[in-house]
Order: sequence, then C-alpha cells, then structure tokens
Amino acid sequence: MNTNTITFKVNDMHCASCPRLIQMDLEDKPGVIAVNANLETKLVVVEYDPVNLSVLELIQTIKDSGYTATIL
Ligand SMILES: [Cu+2]
Repeated sequence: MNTNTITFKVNDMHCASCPRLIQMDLEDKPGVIAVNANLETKLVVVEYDPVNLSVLELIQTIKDSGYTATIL
C-alpha cells in the first residue's frame, strides 16, 4: 500500500487534551495509518492511505473535532 504523509498546523490546540482528541478522532477514520499531534509545535502529522481519504476529508475531520487545520 502506498501511503501519504501530510503535516497540518493547528494553532487552536491549547492544552494537552487537544492533541489527544484530534489524534483519537483521526485514528477512527478508515484510511488513517498513524497520527502524531504535538501541542508545543501545534503540528499534526498524519500518515494515510490516499485511496481511502483525501486531504480535504482530513481537514474536515479535524474541523469536526473543533479545530482549524491549515496545510503546512
Ligand atoms: Cu485543549
């Protein structure tokens, strides 16, 4: 399987729960392989299967969690 990795900047992560929530919600999505969300850098790195998921769907998932993601 070919996977893509994309990095988002999520500036509205404000406490330790935020990256955990974003990570959990993304990991629930079929096609997401791995997620690393970092509060200090405000970066969310997602490895995903591009056959199953688009970048827009990833941004929407983060939005549904209550955050704003911009592509880095
Ligand atoms: Cu928080």
